[in-house]
Amino acid sequence: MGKYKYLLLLLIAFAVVAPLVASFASGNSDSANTTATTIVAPPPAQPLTLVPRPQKIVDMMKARGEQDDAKPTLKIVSPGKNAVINGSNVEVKLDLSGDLKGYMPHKDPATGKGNHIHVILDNQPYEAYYELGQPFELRNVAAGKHTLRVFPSRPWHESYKNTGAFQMVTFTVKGGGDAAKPTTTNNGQTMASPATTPPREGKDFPASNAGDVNPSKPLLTYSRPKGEYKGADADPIMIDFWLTGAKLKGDGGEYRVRYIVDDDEPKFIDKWEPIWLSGWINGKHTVRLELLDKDGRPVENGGYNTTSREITIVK
Ligand SMILES: [Cu+2]
Repeated sequence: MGKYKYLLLLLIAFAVVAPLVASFASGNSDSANTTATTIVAPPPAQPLTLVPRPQKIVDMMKARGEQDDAKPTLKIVSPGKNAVINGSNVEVKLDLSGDLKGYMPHKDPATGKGNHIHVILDNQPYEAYYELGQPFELRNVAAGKHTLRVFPSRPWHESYKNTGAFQMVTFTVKGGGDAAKPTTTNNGQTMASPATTPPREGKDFPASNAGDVNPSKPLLTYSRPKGEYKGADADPIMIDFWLTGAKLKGDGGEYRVRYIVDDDEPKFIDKWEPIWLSGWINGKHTVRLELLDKDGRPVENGGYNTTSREITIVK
């Protein structure tokens, strides 16, 4: 084959192949765009799967001895039932008793973890209370009627579910919630400036008021998940709640708990125990828990039986 003929053949070959290559390349870049769009725009499918209790928690339970068989009971010493409190600071004092088997709330300074009490003002996310020897301060509480719910919890935030563990009171705050006003104790003493760092455990609370809750009616108290989940703690994530005045189907009752993550299909919990879900992707998610009656209808109780929380996953 002559040199020129060979070159000509090469040229022809190029003429045929080049557009194909171009179209292939552009097709590729189209599909690359599509992929990018799926990642950025609406959250991609997040197939969550139910997984067993994580091994690291099973190991922690073993190391705790009998603690997880404890039946801790709480008494709300303060605020008293239907107490009227002057000022926006509310001192919570609890009495812990019952069959404790070594269970005692305390934050380990080294790990920042430990047994603690979940303290819930109205239907806000719970706050952790570790050292019961000192009162827990609900700060900046808005004027009006409020509910307080408490129950003992483990270092991994799973609640104790025995009779007497959960307590609830209703109280009223007068003149509270305005940071410009001096905060006073319940005997009317003006307290130190709220700007100083208080030595007690406590939390500034955003404004909220009690729902019209009837404590003798079925009540679902949302506990977990809440807040931010990082690294190894971000998968799996536990759903946990407290249930009063209602038995779930799988426990011989007729109620169900429905949970909805983001816009996923509703799922059901038919036994009162924590569940662990795996497969979370980074970003913000909403978790909604609802108590349903035997006909699948939400059970109304002051708006507390349907609760949504936003959580953030950072893996
Ligand atoms: Cu907790």
